[in-house]
Amino acid sequence: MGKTDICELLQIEYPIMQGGMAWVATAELAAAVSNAGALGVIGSGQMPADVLRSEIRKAKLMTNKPFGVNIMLMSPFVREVMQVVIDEKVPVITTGAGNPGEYIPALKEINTKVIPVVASVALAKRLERVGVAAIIAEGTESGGHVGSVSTMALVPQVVDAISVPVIAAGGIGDARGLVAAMALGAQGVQIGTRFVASSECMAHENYKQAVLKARDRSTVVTGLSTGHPVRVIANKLTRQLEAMEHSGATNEEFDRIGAGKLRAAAREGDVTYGSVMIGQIAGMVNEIKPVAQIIQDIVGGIPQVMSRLNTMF
Ligand code: TUI
Repeated sequence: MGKTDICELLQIEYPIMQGGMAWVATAELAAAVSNAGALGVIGSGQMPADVLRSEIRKAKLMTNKPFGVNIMLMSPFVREVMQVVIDEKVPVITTGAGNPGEYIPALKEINTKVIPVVASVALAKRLERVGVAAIIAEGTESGGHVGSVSTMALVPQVVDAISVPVIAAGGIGDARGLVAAMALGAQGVQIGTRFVASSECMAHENYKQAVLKARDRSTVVTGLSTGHPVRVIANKLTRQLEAMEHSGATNEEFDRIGAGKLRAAAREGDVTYGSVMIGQIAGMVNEIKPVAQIIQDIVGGIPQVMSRLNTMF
């Protein structure tokens, strides 16, 4: 496929970024994605700063290509983690679950590209003004912490509202999704769920198998009433959380039950009482493949999608 502004900006071959999934996107996954010509991203989640530093150093040993770090803005270690990405001169950071505005001047100073994930037009506009390199517009189809607008509706509205490049995320897992996102005006895509089912992903085997088993309606969004919506595979944990939401539990009670559950699922393989954060495309992910194969399948599938469209218009 041809290059887009995003390829130029990030110094990559294909306009594909990997989602920065906490406990799932380790140095191994990020390096494999970067080596295959896309942008790998280490998910720092709630990692302490020293753990992130060693993960970045591990990735540097595994690839000579650029890679990024995702910073989860609700992390208690966010300030120290920002300092680590500055010290290590990470060329790209993506952010999630908040507004990264206050950190942008320091990152711009060392020429690190800041690409925030947003779920609304309002935040996209605010962040454009403080000097971000691009914006990831993430629809509610995504796994993990989500907004309420679908990718199909969000991406063209963000594209119309700002002039920096837009990367589409949420519900994209193959060539059809990539072409559709580009048709909506995106310059690139961010893919998470499809990369969970890869050979290089270090998530627990049970977590990967849960993705393969999932169907179109296997995920639910918990925490809508507490202002902390998270898309996960429905299981005993989500049923407990739903019951708590109905009985009017406080945010503190809700957070106490949810704490540590992503780690339990992704690292210990507890997919019954753990939090299996995954997007709605899990229903079409049926096979674990090497990262390079996943990327080649996506890129290699584009001509067929385009020729089908060309017969229609
Ligand atoms: O951040 C994500 N997805 C995530 S983060 C995560 S880690 C986690 N662990 C335990 C509990 C909860 C999360 C798992 N998945 N995606 C990017 C994203 N950011 N989606 C939506 C947003 C977002 C939402 C509200 C960004 C900003 C925002 O409001 C900020 C503001 O000031 O308006």
